[in-house]
Amino acid sequence: MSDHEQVFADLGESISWEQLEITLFSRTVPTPRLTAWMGDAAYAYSGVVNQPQPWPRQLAALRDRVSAECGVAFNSCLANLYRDGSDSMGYHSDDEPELGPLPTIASVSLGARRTFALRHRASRARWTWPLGEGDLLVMSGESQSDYAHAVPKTAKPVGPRMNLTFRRFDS
Ligand SMILES: O=C(O)CCC(=O)C(=O)O
Ligand SMILES: [Mn+2]
Repeated sequence: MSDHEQVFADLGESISWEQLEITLFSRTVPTPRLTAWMGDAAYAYSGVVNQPQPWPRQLAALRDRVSAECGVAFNSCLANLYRDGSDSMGYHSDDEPELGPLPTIASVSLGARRTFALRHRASRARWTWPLGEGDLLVMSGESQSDYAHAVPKTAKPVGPRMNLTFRRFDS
């Protein structure tokens, strides 16, 4: 097993995955992926409230490694598990006020590669990357204020993918 496969297996077991419900336009549906939130306080977005969970040992170790790499003391992590191609995340920006105006967010992708799409809000120009297998993507500067990002559904047969976005919340 390669390093990233081992980390995928470890975190798949040690993170307490949940499927939350999201309410949009007065319709309540399960989020199309499993999630977990590690941080100091609850994290709410799109009508979903994520209660914080303790850091599994392997995830705290990865957080410290990514913090050293980026020079940012990350203190929270949103974990997503896309079980297959019908799991997805719609276009959004990580622009909660607690993240500050130009946040640096580090995103580690494990497991199967899935298309990560970045779209410029004003011009609608779009870029894609097939992220998985241990990739690190760092979003900083205007990445959230001027762009939105998504992981679209795919009809192609695809294995599970895990994504860990490390964030710094100032309280
Ligand atoms: O799965 C990904 O690559 C993106 C995850 C994401 O955008 C988020 O957790 O806010
Ligand atoms: Mn995001």
